[in-house]
Amino acid sequence: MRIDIITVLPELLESPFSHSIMKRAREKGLLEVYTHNLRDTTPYKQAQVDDYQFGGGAGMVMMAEPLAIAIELLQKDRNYDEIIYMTPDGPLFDQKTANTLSLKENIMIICGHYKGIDERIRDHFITKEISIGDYVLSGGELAAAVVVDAIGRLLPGVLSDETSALFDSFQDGLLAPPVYTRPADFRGWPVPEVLLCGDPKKIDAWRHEQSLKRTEERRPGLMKED
Ligand code: 6GU
Repeated sequence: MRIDIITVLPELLESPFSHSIMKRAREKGLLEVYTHNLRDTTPYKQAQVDDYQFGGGAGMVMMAEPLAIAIELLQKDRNYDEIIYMTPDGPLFDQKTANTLSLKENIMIICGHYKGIDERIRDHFITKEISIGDYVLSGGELAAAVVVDAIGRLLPGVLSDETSALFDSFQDGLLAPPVYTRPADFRGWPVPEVLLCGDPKKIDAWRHEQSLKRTEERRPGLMKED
């Protein structure tokens, strides 16, 4: 899978994909991530990409022309399954969206800044909008990093134990059960006995029960949300 990200801050997107699982995904050739600095292709002098909004009001708006040029430049080389705009007023990102996007071949992501982007780009180029939560970030880059990470780890072959993503929290509409590692007794706090019994059926049943309990206690709406 290939992901192209258009941004005014490519530096912000270097580290998130250069470590751990994302690093391995890229090294294995399963995930390609490219950032494109909007200022490199803007036709305006002094690398301008934003301007005052029509009608007045505080805050700059990212201009249509630089974005259209950057998008069309990328479209010359390949077809994109989705052109995503990261915006706090978009639909909320969830595991289901991550699953769907992980099946795509080419994705483009546009990171907004300031007051956002000229609405005509949303109307005529953007195919999907995503917010990562009900709070405002200073730009779309960190949100894009979240989305790329969530998608990247789902690609077949990325996780060493291929089944492990299937048992993540949310993947079956439930939160994950508690986990423990050595020592079996830490400061007099023992690991639940069932985990040491060696009976996989009993352990699975306990984990499922814990998942249900956790979901009911912490996220009662999760099982009904779709
Ligand atoms: Cl996608 N962008 C910005 N700027 N803020 C956000 C967001 C996105 N999602 C939540 N807050």
